[in-house]
Amino acid sequence: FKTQTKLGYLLLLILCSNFGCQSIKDQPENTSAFPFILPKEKPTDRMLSRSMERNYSYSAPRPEHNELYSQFKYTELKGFDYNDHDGTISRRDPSKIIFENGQYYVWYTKRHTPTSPKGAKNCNDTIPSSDWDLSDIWYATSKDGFTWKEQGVAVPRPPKPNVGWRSVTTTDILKWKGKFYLYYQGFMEASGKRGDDCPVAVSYADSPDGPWTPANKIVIPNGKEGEWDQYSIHDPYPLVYKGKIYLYYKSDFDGDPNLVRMQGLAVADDPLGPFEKHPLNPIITSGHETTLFPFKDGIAALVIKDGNEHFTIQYAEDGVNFEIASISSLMPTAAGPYIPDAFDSNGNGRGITWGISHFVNATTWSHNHSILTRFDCDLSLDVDDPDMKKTFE
Ligand code: AAL
Repeated sequence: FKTQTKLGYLLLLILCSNFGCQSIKDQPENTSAFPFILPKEKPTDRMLSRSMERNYSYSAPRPEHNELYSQFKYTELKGFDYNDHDGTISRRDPSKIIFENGQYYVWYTKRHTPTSPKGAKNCNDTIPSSDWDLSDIWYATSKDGFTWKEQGVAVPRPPKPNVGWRSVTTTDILKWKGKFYLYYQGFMEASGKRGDDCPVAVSYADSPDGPWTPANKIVIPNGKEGEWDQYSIHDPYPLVYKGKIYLYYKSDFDGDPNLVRMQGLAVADDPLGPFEKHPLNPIITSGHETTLFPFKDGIAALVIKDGNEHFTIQYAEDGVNFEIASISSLMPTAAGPYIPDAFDSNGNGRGITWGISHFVNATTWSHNHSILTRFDCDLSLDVDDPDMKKTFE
C-alpha cells in the first residue's frame, strides 16, 4: 500500500510539474510593478495575472471604448393604453423593428382578457394562466419611434386544432424577396400546463400591413426525444446572413432543479423551411429572449437574464461561435432593436442605436402584465466618437 501511495505522489508531482504549473513556470521572471501607463500591447517580458491576461483579450482597456459595449437608457412610449394597469391588458416580447412605407413597424404579443392571469390551476377558456396565455399578435407603427399607433391584430389565434389555437406569442419578422414572414410560438395548451412546450409557426404577407396568411404548419419543430431542445422552441428570431435565413431561437435543457436556458440556430433557404438545426447547437449558453444583429461581417448578440454569461454582449464572426465582447448592466429585456440592415446580408453590419423592450410587473399574479418601452444604446459603428454616447451622463 505504502509503495502505491508513494508512486501516486510521484505521479502527481510529475503531472503537476508538466501541466498544472506549466503556464506560471514558463512565464518570464519580471515581477516588478507595472509602469504608470498601461502598456497598449500585452507585455511579454513579465508575469501576468489571469485577470490582466484576460484584459488584453478585450478590444479596449476601458469598456466605453469597446465598440460592442453600451449602457441602456429607457423612455416611456406614447400611444398604448393599459386599462390603468389593472392586469387585463398586456403587451410584451416585441419583434425587431423595421422601416417600411415611411414608418417604423413593431409586432408584439398582446393579451386583452377579462381578468389578469390566475395561474395554470385557475385558468379556463377566457381566464389566462400566465401573462402570455390567450394572446394574439398585434402591430403598431410610428414616425419617430416614441409615439406609436396600435393598428390592430396581425395574427389572431387560429381555430382549434391549428398550431397556436390557445395562444400565439413572441413573434419576429423576416423580409425575404419582397415578402414578409412572422414567426411565432404556437401554444396548443395553456402556459403552465406544459403548453410552453411549443414549436414555431409562421404566417406570411405581401405587405407589413397584412393580410397575413398562416402556413398552418410547424416550421421549426421541437427536437427529438432526448435532444436538448425537445421541449420547446421559443423566441424565433430571423436575420438574413450569408444569403441564407439564420433563425436563432431559445430552448432549455430540462434541468434539475431548474431549466437551463440556451440558444440555438436553424438555417434555411426558404422562409417556409425546411430549417436545418446547426450541428453545434446550442451556440449561446446564456440569455433568455433572443436579440441579435449583424455587426461588421459577423453577428452580435445581447445575452440577458439567464445563464453564466448573462448581461454580456457577444460576437461571432461566423454567426455561430460566440465570444464575450463586453459586460453590461440593466440590459433591455426581450429587446427588439431597430436594425436597418437586418436582411441585407452584405457583410457590413452597422449595429443598433435603439429599439423596444418590455418591463414585467410581476409583483403579484393578479397584476401580472407587461408594458413596452423604448431603449436607446450605442452599439452602432456609425456613431464613432468613443468618448461620447457610450455613457448617458
Ligand atoms: C418570454 C419568452 C417566451 C416565453 C415567455 C413568452 O419572455 O422567452 O415568450 O415562452 O417568456
